[in-house]
Amino acid sequence: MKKNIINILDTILQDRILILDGAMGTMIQKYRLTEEDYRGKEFEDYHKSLKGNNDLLSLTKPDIIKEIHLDFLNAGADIITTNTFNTNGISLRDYDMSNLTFKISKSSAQIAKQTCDRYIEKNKNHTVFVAGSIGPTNRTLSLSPKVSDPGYRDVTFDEMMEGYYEQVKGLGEGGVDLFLLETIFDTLNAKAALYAIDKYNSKKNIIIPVMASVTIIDMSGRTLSGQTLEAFWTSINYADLFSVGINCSLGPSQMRPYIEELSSIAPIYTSLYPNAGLPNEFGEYEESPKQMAKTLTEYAEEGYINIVGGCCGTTPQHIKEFANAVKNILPRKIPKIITHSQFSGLEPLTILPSTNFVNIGERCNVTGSLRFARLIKEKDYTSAIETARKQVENGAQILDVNMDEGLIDSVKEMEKFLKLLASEPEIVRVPIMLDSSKWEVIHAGLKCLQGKSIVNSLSLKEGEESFLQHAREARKFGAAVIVMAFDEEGQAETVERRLNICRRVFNLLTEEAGIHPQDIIFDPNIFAVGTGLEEHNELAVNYIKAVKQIKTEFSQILISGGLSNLSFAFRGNNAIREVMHSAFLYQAIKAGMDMGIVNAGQITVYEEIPKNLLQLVEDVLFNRRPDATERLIDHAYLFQKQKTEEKSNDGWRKESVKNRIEHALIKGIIEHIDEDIEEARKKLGDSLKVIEDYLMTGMSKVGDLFGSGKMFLPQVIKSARVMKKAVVYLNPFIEQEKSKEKAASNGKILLATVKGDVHDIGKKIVGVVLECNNYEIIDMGVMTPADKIIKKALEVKADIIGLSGLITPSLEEMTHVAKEMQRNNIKIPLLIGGATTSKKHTSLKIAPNYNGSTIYVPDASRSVTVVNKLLNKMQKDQNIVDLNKIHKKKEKPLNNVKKSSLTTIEEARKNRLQIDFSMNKISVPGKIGITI
Ligand code: THG
Repeated sequence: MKKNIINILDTILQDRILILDGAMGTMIQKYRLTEEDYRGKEFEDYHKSLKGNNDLLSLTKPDIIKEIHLDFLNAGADIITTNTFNTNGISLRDYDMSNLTFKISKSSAQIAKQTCDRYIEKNKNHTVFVAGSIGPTNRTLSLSPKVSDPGYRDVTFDEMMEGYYEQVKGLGEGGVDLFLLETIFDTLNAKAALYAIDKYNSKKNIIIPVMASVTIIDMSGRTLSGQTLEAFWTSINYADLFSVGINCSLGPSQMRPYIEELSSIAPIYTSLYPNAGLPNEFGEYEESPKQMAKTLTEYAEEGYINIVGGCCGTTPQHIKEFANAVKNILPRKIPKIITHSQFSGLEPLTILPSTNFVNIGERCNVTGSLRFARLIKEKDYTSAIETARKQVENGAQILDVNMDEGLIDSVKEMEKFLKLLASEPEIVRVPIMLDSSKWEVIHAGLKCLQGKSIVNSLSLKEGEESFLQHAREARKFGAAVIVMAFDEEGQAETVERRLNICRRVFNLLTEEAGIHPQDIIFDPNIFAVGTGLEEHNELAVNYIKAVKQIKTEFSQILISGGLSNLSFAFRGNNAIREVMHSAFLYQAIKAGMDMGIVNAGQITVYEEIPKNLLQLVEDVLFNRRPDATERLIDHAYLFQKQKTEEKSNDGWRKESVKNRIEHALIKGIIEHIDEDIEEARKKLGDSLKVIEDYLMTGMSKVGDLFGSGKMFLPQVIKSARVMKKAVVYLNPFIEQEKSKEKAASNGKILLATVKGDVHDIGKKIVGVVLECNNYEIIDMGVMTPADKIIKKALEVKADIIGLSGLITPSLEEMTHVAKEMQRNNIKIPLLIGGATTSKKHTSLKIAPNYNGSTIYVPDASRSVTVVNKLLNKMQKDQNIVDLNKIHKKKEKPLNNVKKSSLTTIEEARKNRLQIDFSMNKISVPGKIGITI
């Protein structure tokens, strides 16, 4: 029935921006109510002070609430919000009034509804709506209120969900048109509310649309619970929201970058209702209606918003101004967004077609690691957390957590560990994978995670019913699911059975459980090979074949696997295990494997496997000869011995210094780097040359191996560490050599790794190289938002801005920075560099957005020439023209931006479609005119 509301709203939203009301709290303050006013007759003798319990006024002073609602309607609001911001079972505990949640919610909804009815009697042409306000409560599920006890929470997910349910039910029974889940500061709280709403809707078999609105804490651009805006969106995207937006905490002008971002990533309506500026020293909001309306008009014109209103400090005058200001501005067009698989911790992880293999850290697993099991049993959580941290530092992009062990209370330990992890921002920036064969453990885990996590795993082992039940429950938390290729008959070993199970699972999940294809991860079973049992010989080959076929048949799903299972037969011989893993991955990734549970940082670089060993291993993996296992076993012992000897007598240490440095970079060996660099420095007599000639060539080999899928992120991180150490060692020498020349600064260069990207080793090198050439470097570090870059550039009067990034999404962010530079009227040159950047992308996607020079710099050694050319005072202008010419002329447009030669208008008209209306009888439509 409520489906109607969505249609009506959709129709209005096609034409104009909808207006939400302003603040309830600050309006109530103006009435200067006394304790007696709050109590009314009903609570005359209440045992607690009630002054400040604004929501209670819906029972004790309903006329005031009606008056405020009516003021906002008369000012032009299309949607008014109920006086129920704190009416939930949790917040009302402060007044011992949790039992009144339903009553207050229902009355408040009725009051708002009645006011609308009264208003409509006089304003027949204005359709108005009531949104049930659902605040964030006064507790947080993701953070501990006790500094000394990070694992502590003063409320559980279930309590919060139940507390919200009473509110949702009251609002629903009172007749609200929408729910407004507002001022979200902890995404897990919001999930509890969304769960309650889902429960209510399902019970009533209706759909009451939900507007969600997040609040950004200060200028960090994050929620109170630490999520970035995109991570927040990724986490609640599952809930089929009507709109998403931002409110509270900031004034309109501070909200620009956030609403702009949200508007570009969310393919649903967006809303914005800021405070009336930042509060002054008396806690008052003083941005005037006109001032605010001006900023909001700007955002409306930019096409960021569909719904607009005010938060703290905004009055009916504000709303009137807003309504007037935006009435003729076209609403934002909802962008079409290609859906990719996305997960999140505090930060988002998007899997694009171009994304390399994704590493899931396997070490926090009590069955997969004796050490971790011991730590949990001994309750040494500090070390257990360190295990998690180490993996993320080593390049794990998702963290698998498994507490399945007979002697461990798995549910309790899962909850404990996840709650402890929640206060480690460096760890939980990555998404969590809940690994258990017991549903109650996974379910308990889901109630602890604010991000979009992954359920590992579901299967058809126990039939369709429980499978579907678990899948539906996972969806209520917005989690993705791994499904193992098991069914009622057991594990699938042939390609055919693997494929059949995937087909069955795909249909069930998408058709019956409402799970989107991009949230499905198939695990077609990685089993141990080389076990000596003949029936195991084909298992690895079959996995790879199955991966290939599954990928051909289903386009949006992902494929994963537990890599270390593969080599169980070689337990104790890590050298062989690592080679097996690397050789297998190389083929599996080519076949389409997207992610894997691995010991991040312990996978041999494929290219570095000795050829004879590779052959022995591949013979086993791909079942190429009957005696393959025997041959590998024969060799395994020898290889392990060789490997230990190699480690102790360091054969590679006898090579030339250049080769040693390169070897250290590729293998990520940090031990000898200082001595090698010192030797190189003495040999070349110039520290900068060590960087340019030795380190840079080594790093570019690493880059090539990464690009061709022969090296993975964890290995690249190791290389970067070696590089970093080398540069740190060289720095003081470079400083010395530089100060000898003592020239004045040639110019100021601002460097930044763009937002969303944490890689900075290349950029650091550029900084060092330029500094050596007497440029002053202002390095803004990593994850730098566009507005900060621009502010800084203006502040220090930078001569050049250099942007860096390693991952694909950074390309888009660079384009964004260019646009913002243009908007802010900046004219200085913009340099683009980093692994995924290219001349083509710079010319075609970045440069057109910026009138100043935009120049691609392929590597650090080139940066000096480019910068010299740009800043050489004498020839500067000519040089800029030259550089720009290179960019504008040499690049052919990308294939998809076809340039067509246009026909003249006369020719086109001659060629027009000729229609002969006499050929067919044209029927008259049943009704002519506009139908709404
Ligand atoms: N698919 C999915 N999930 C999974 C697996 C899978 N989760 C568990 C497992 N398989 C993946 N995780 C591991 C973790 C460790 C090891 C293997 C797989 C492992 N451990 C060593 C051993 O047992 O010899 C280390 C022992 C130690 O350090 O004590 O091999 O397939 N979806």
